[in-house]
Amino acid sequence: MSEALAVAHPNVALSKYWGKRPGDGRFPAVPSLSVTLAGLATHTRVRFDRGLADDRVVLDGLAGDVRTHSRVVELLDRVRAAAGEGRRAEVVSRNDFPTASGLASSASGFAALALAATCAAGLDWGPHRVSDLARRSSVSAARSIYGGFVELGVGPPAALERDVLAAQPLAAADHLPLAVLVCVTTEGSKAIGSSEGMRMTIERSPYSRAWLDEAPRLHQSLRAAVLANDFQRVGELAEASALAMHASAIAAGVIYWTGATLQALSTVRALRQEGTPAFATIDAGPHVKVLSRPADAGRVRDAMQATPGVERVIDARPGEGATLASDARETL
Ligand code: 2P0
Repeated sequence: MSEALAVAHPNVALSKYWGKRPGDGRFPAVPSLSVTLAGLATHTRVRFDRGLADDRVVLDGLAGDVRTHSRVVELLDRVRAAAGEGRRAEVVSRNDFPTASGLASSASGFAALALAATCAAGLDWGPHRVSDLARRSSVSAARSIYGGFVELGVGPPAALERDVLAAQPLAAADHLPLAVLVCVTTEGSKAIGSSEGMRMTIERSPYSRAWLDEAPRLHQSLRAAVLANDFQRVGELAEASALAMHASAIAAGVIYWTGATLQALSTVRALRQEGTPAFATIDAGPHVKVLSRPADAGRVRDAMQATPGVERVIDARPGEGATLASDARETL
Protein backbone atom coordinates (compact mmCIF):
# COMPACT_ATOMS: atom_id res chain seq x y z
CA MET A 1 0.00 0.00 0.00
CA SER A 2 1.39 3.45 -0.76
CA GLU A 3 -1.45 5.56 0.56
CA ALA A 4 -2.99 5.83 4.06
CA LEU A 5 -5.28 8.15 6.00
CA ALA A 6 -4.97 8.50 9.78
CA VAL A 7 -7.02 10.33 12.39
CA ALA A 8 -5.54 11.60 15.68
CA HIS A 9 -6.77 13.80 18.51
CA PRO A 10 -5.13 16.51 20.60
CA ASN A 11 -4.20 15.83 24.20
CA VAL A 12 -3.98 17.99 27.31
CA ALA A 13 -1.16 17.29 29.76
CA LEU A 14 -2.25 16.96 33.38
CA SER A 15 1.39 16.73 34.48
CA LYS A 16 3.32 18.95 32.12
CA TYR A 17 6.33 18.32 29.91
CA TRP A 18 8.39 21.52 29.85
CA GLY A 19 12.07 21.32 28.94
CA LYS A 20 14.26 18.98 26.92
CA ARG A 21 17.22 16.96 28.08
CA PRO A 22 20.56 18.26 26.87
CA GLY A 23 22.12 16.49 23.90
CA ASP A 24 20.76 15.01 20.71
CA GLY A 25 17.28 13.71 20.16
CA ARG A 26 14.04 15.12 21.38
CA PHE A 27 13.97 13.70 24.89
CA PRO A 28 11.83 15.41 27.52
CA ALA A 29 13.56 16.50 30.74
CA VAL A 30 10.53 15.51 32.84
CA PRO A 31 7.82 12.84 32.62
CA SER A 32 4.29 13.84 31.62
CA LEU A 33 0.78 12.46 31.81
CA SER A 34 -2.01 13.53 29.48
CA VAL A 35 -5.56 12.84 28.48
CA THR A 36 -6.42 12.42 24.80
CA LEU A 37 -9.54 14.36 23.79
CA ALA A 38 -12.50 13.11 21.76
CA GLY A 39 -14.45 15.29 19.37
CA LEU A 40 -11.48 17.24 17.99
CA ALA A 41 -9.43 15.64 15.26
CA THR A 42 -6.67 15.96 12.69
CA HIS A 43 -7.08 13.89 9.49
CA THR A 44 -3.88 13.30 7.56
CA ARG A 45 -3.39 11.42 4.29
CA VAL A 46 0.06 10.39 3.04
CA ARG A 47 0.56 9.12 -0.48
CA PHE A 48 3.94 8.05 -1.85
CA ASP A 49 4.00 8.77 -5.56
CA ARG A 50 6.83 8.26 -8.03
CA GLY A 51 5.47 11.13 -10.11
CA LEU A 52 6.42 13.67 -7.43
CA ALA A 53 9.78 15.45 -7.65
CA ASP A 54 9.48 16.82 -4.08
CA ASP A 55 7.41 16.25 -0.98
CA ARG A 56 4.20 18.27 -1.02
CA VAL A 57 2.54 19.42 2.22
CA VAL A 58 -0.98 20.89 2.35
CA LEU A 59 -2.41 21.91 5.73
CA ASP A 60 -6.01 23.06 5.97
CA GLY A 61 -5.96 23.74 2.23
CA LEU A 62 -2.73 25.79 2.19
CA ALA A 63 0.90 24.95 1.47
CA GLY A 64 2.69 24.41 4.83
CA ASP A 65 5.09 27.22 5.87
CA VAL A 66 8.84 26.57 5.54
CA ARG A 67 9.34 25.40 9.13
CA THR A 68 6.33 23.07 9.11
CA HIS A 69 7.34 21.73 5.68
CA SER A 70 10.84 20.86 6.89
CA ARG A 71 9.51 19.18 10.06
CA VAL A 72 7.17 17.06 7.94
CA VAL A 73 9.95 16.16 5.48
CA GLU A 74 12.19 15.15 8.40
CA LEU A 75 9.56 12.64 9.55
CA LEU A 76 9.04 11.36 6.00
CA ASP A 77 12.83 10.92 5.62
CA ARG A 78 12.91 8.72 8.75
CA VAL A 79 10.08 6.62 7.35
CA ARG A 80 11.73 6.37 3.91
CA ALA A 81 15.02 5.28 5.48
CA ALA A 82 13.29 2.58 7.55
CA ALA A 83 11.16 1.29 4.65
CA GLY A 84 13.71 1.58 1.82
CA GLU A 85 11.19 3.89 0.15
CA GLY A 86 12.56 6.21 -2.51
CA ARG A 87 9.42 8.04 -3.58
CA ARG A 88 8.41 11.53 -2.49
CA ALA A 89 5.07 11.98 -0.79
CA GLU A 90 2.02 14.15 -0.82
CA VAL A 91 0.73 14.99 2.68
CA VAL A 92 -2.73 16.49 3.03
CA SER A 93 -3.90 17.34 6.53
CA ARG A 94 -6.97 18.96 7.97
CA ASN A 95 -7.87 19.97 11.53
CA ASP A 96 -11.55 20.01 12.38
CA PHE A 97 -10.83 22.41 15.24
CA PRO A 98 -9.52 25.95 14.79
CA THR A 99 -5.74 26.17 15.16
CA ALA A 100 -6.30 29.15 17.46
CA SER A 101 -8.44 27.04 19.79
CA GLY A 102 -5.65 26.74 22.34
CA LEU A 103 -5.24 23.05 21.62
CA ALA A 104 -1.85 22.10 20.26
CA SER A 105 -2.32 20.95 16.70
CA SER A 106 1.27 19.68 16.59
CA ALA A 107 0.33 16.79 18.92
CA SER A 108 -2.57 15.49 16.82
CA GLY A 109 -0.83 16.57 13.60
CA PHE A 110 2.42 14.64 14.08
CA ALA A 111 0.59 11.65 15.62
CA ALA A 112 -1.64 11.39 12.53
CA LEU A 113 1.32 11.96 10.20
CA ALA A 114 3.48 9.29 11.89
CA LEU A 115 0.70 6.70 11.65
CA ALA A 116 -0.31 7.52 8.07
CA ALA A 117 3.30 7.72 6.79
CA THR A 118 4.41 4.40 8.31
CA CYS A 119 1.32 2.63 7.00
CA ALA A 120 1.61 4.20 3.52
CA ALA A 121 5.26 3.04 3.39
CA GLY A 122 4.19 -0.52 4.27
CA LEU A 123 5.81 -0.53 7.73
CA ASP A 124 3.88 -2.65 10.23
CA TRP A 125 5.23 -0.97 13.34
CA GLY A 126 2.59 -1.02 16.04
CA PRO A 127 1.80 1.92 18.33
CA HIS A 128 5.02 1.81 20.38
CA ARG A 129 7.32 2.52 17.43
CA VAL A 130 4.85 4.96 15.86
CA SER A 131 4.74 6.88 19.16
CA ASP A 132 8.55 7.05 19.23
CA LEU A 133 8.54 8.35 15.64
CA ALA A 134 5.96 11.01 16.53
CA ARG A 135 8.01 12.08 19.58
CA ARG A 136 10.99 12.82 17.34
CA SER A 137 8.88 15.54 15.68
CA SER A 138 6.96 16.84 18.70
CA VAL A 139 7.21 15.37 22.19
CA SER A 140 3.50 15.78 22.99
CA ALA A 141 2.59 13.95 19.74
CA ALA A 142 3.96 10.71 21.21
CA ARG A 143 1.07 10.78 23.70
CA SER A 144 -1.69 11.30 21.07
CA ILE A 145 -1.00 7.86 19.57
CA TYR A 146 -2.86 6.38 22.56
CA GLY A 147 -6.32 7.13 23.93
CA GLY A 148 -7.41 7.81 27.48
CA PHE A 149 -4.78 8.63 30.11
CA VAL A 150 -1.27 8.39 28.70
CA GLU A 151 2.18 8.63 30.22
CA LEU A 152 5.51 9.60 28.71
CA GLY A 153 8.77 9.02 30.58
CA VAL A 154 12.17 10.59 29.99
CA GLY A 155 14.02 7.71 28.32
CA PRO A 156 17.19 5.91 29.37
CA PRO A 157 20.00 7.70 31.23
CA ALA A 158 22.41 9.40 28.81
CA ALA A 159 19.93 8.78 25.97
CA LEU A 160 21.31 8.79 22.45
CA GLU A 161 19.31 9.83 19.40
CA ARG A 162 18.83 6.20 18.36
CA ASP A 163 17.24 5.24 21.69
CA VAL A 164 13.52 4.56 21.61
CA LEU A 165 11.14 6.53 23.82
CA ALA A 166 7.42 6.01 23.37
CA ALA A 167 4.37 6.99 25.37
CA GLN A 168 2.45 4.31 27.26
CA PRO A 169 -1.26 4.01 27.95
CA LEU A 170 -2.01 4.25 31.67
CA ALA A 171 -5.81 4.00 31.85
CA ALA A 172 -8.76 3.86 29.42
CA ALA A 173 -10.76 6.96 28.48
CA ASP A 174 -13.69 5.94 30.70
CA HIS A 175 -11.50 5.15 33.71
CA LEU A 176 -11.95 8.56 35.33
CA PRO A 177 -15.12 10.52 34.47
CA LEU A 178 -13.82 13.91 33.40
CA ALA A 179 -14.82 16.99 31.42
CA VAL A 180 -12.13 19.24 29.90
CA LEU A 181 -13.61 22.67 29.19
CA VAL A 182 -11.31 24.48 26.80
CA CYS A 183 -11.77 28.21 27.40
CA VAL A 184 -10.58 30.07 24.34
CA THR A 185 -9.48 33.54 25.43
CA THR A 186 -8.85 36.66 23.42
CA GLU A 187 -5.48 36.24 21.73
CA GLY A 188 -2.80 38.56 23.05
CA SER A 189 0.50 39.32 21.32
CA LYS A 190 1.99 36.40 19.41
CA ALA A 191 3.17 33.77 21.87
CA ILE A 192 6.70 32.37 22.00
CA GLY A 193 6.71 28.90 20.38
CA SER A 194 6.82 26.10 22.94
CA SER A 195 10.25 24.70 21.91
CA GLU A 196 11.74 28.19 22.24
CA GLY A 197 9.83 28.92 25.46
CA MET A 198 11.08 25.78 27.16
CA ARG A 199 14.65 26.37 25.99
CA MET A 200 14.58 29.90 27.42
CA THR A 201 13.08 28.60 30.69
CA ILE A 202 15.75 25.93 31.18
CA GLU A 203 18.59 28.29 30.28
CA ARG A 204 17.48 31.48 32.00
CA SER A 205 14.96 30.85 34.73
CA PRO A 206 16.29 31.05 38.29
CA TYR A 207 13.57 28.46 39.04
CA SER A 208 14.31 25.95 36.27
CA ARG A 209 16.08 23.64 38.73
CA ALA A 210 13.09 23.82 41.06
CA TRP A 211 10.78 22.90 38.16
CA LEU A 212 12.98 20.00 37.02
CA ASP A 213 13.04 18.65 40.60
CA GLU A 214 9.35 19.17 41.33
CA ALA A 215 7.81 17.97 38.05
CA PRO A 216 8.68 14.24 38.51
CA ARG A 217 7.27 14.31 42.05
CA LEU A 218 4.03 15.92 40.86
CA HIS A 219 3.92 13.39 38.04
CA GLN A 220 4.23 10.39 40.37
CA SER A 221 1.49 11.72 42.67
CA LEU A 222 -0.76 12.50 39.71
CA ARG A 223 -0.21 9.04 38.25
CA ALA A 224 -1.26 7.49 41.57
CA ALA A 225 -4.32 9.78 41.77
CA VAL A 226 -5.43 8.79 38.25
CA LEU A 227 -5.04 5.11 39.06
CA ALA A 228 -6.95 5.62 42.33
CA ASN A 229 -9.76 7.36 40.42
CA ASP A 230 -9.47 10.38 42.70
CA PHE A 231 -10.85 13.32 40.69
CA GLN A 232 -10.21 15.92 43.42
CA ARG A 233 -6.54 14.95 43.77
CA VAL A 234 -6.06 14.72 39.97
CA GLY A 235 -7.46 18.26 39.65
CA GLU A 236 -5.33 19.69 42.46
CA LEU A 237 -2.13 18.12 41.12
CA ALA A 238 -2.86 19.09 37.49
CA GLU A 239 -3.33 22.71 38.53
CA ALA A 240 -0.16 22.56 40.65
CA SER A 241 1.83 21.21 37.68
CA ALA A 242 0.59 23.97 35.36
CA LEU A 243 1.27 26.71 37.91
CA ALA A 244 4.78 25.40 38.65
CA MET A 245 5.60 25.18 34.95
CA HIS A 246 4.38 28.72 34.30
CA ALA A 247 6.02 30.16 37.43
CA SER A 248 9.33 28.84 36.21
CA ALA A 249 8.73 30.11 32.65
CA ILE A 250 7.55 33.55 33.79
CA ALA A 251 10.78 34.05 35.75
CA ALA A 252 12.62 33.67 32.41
CA GLY A 253 10.37 36.26 30.75
CA VAL A 254 8.34 33.57 29.00
CA ILE A 255 4.86 34.88 29.73
CA TYR A 256 1.93 33.19 28.01
CA TRP A 257 -0.73 34.59 30.32
CA THR A 258 -2.94 37.56 29.51
CA GLY A 259 -5.52 39.39 31.60
CA ALA A 260 -8.12 36.91 30.37
CA THR A 261 -6.01 34.00 31.66
CA LEU A 262 -6.01 35.53 35.16
CA GLN A 263 -9.75 36.25 34.95
CA ALA A 264 -10.41 32.62 34.02
CA LEU A 265 -8.18 31.40 36.89
CA SER A 266 -10.14 33.59 39.26
CA THR A 267 -13.48 32.14 38.06
CA VAL A 268 -12.12 28.63 38.66
CA ARG A 269 -11.17 29.62 42.22
CA ALA A 270 -14.60 31.18 42.80
CA LEU A 271 -16.29 27.98 41.59
CA ARG A 272 -14.27 26.00 44.14
CA GLN A 273 -15.17 28.41 46.93
CA GLU A 274 -18.83 27.92 46.06
CA GLY A 275 -18.34 24.16 46.37
CA THR A 276 -17.95 23.09 42.70
CA PRO A 277 -14.71 21.15 42.16
CA ALA A 278 -13.03 22.71 39.13
CA PHE A 279 -9.30 22.96 38.36
CA ALA A 280 -7.30 24.85 35.76
CA THR A 281 -4.47 23.88 33.47
CA ILE A 282 -2.67 26.12 30.98
CA ASP A 283 -0.33 25.26 28.09
CA ALA A 284 1.97 27.44 25.99
CA GLY A 285 -0.68 30.07 25.34
CA PRO A 286 -3.24 32.28 27.11
CA HIS A 287 -6.15 29.79 27.06
CA VAL A 288 -7.32 27.97 30.19
CA LYS A 289 -8.54 24.37 30.24
CA VAL A 290 -10.84 23.59 33.15
CA LEU A 291 -11.16 20.09 34.57
CA SER A 292 -14.48 19.21 36.14
CA ARG A 293 -16.70 16.24 36.86
CA PRO A 294 -19.06 15.58 33.90
CA ALA A 295 -22.07 16.25 36.18
CA ASP A 296 -20.76 19.79 36.89
CA ALA A 297 -19.68 20.53 33.31
CA GLY A 298 -22.78 22.60 32.41
CA ARG A 299 -22.44 24.88 35.43
CA VAL A 300 -18.68 25.25 34.99
CA ARG A 301 -19.11 25.96 31.31
CA ASP A 302 -21.65 28.74 32.03
CA ALA A 303 -19.35 30.34 34.62
CA MET A 304 -16.36 30.21 32.28
CA GLN A 305 -18.37 31.53 29.35
CA ALA A 306 -19.44 34.54 31.48
CA THR A 307 -15.81 35.37 32.33
CA PRO A 308 -14.50 38.59 30.70
CA GLY A 309 -12.02 37.68 27.96
CA VAL A 310 -13.31 34.13 27.44
CA GLU A 311 -14.59 34.01 23.86
CA ARG A 312 -15.98 30.50 23.80
CA VAL A 313 -15.81 27.21 25.63
CA ILE A 314 -15.31 23.82 23.98
CA ASP A 315 -16.59 20.89 26.05
CA ALA A 316 -14.15 18.01 25.43
CA ARG A 317 -14.05 14.52 26.96
CA PRO A 318 -11.43 11.76 27.15
CA GLY A 319 -11.28 9.85 23.87
CA GLU A 320 -9.44 7.32 21.75
CA GLY A 321 -5.97 7.22 20.25
CA ALA A 322 -4.86 7.55 16.63
CA THR A 323 -6.49 5.23 14.09
CA LEU A 324 -6.30 4.44 10.41
CA ALA A 325 -9.33 5.22 8.26
CA SER A 326 -10.67 2.27 6.27
CA ASP A 327 -10.91 4.38 3.12
CA ALA A 328 -7.70 6.32 2.45
CA ARG A 329 -9.43 8.23 -0.35
CA GLU A 330 -12.00 9.90 1.89
CA THR A 331 -12.31 13.58 0.96
CA LEU A 332 -10.31 15.90 3.21
C1 2P0 B 1 2.71 19.37 27.32
N1 2P0 B 1 3.41 21.41 26.06
O1 2P0 B 1 3.11 18.51 28.12
C2 2P0 B 1 3.43 20.70 27.32
C3 2P0 B 1 2.84 21.65 28.33
C4 2P0 B 1 2.98 22.77 26.22
C5 2P0 B 1 2.87 22.99 27.68
O2 2P0 B 1 4.20 19.69 24.90
O3 2P0 B 1 9.27 21.23 21.36
O4 2P0 B 1 4.85 20.70 20.62
O5 2P0 B 1 7.81 20.13 19.68
O6 2P0 B 1 8.62 18.87 21.66
O7 2P0 B 1 5.29 18.94 22.35
C6 2P0 B 1 3.91 21.61 23.64
O8 2P0 B 1 5.10 21.38 23.02
O9 2P0 B 1 7.00 20.70 21.93
C7 2P0 B 1 3.86 20.85 24.91
P1 2P0 B 1 8.24 20.19 21.12
P2 2P0 B 1 5.50 20.31 21.88
O10 2P0 B 1 1.72 19.17 26.57
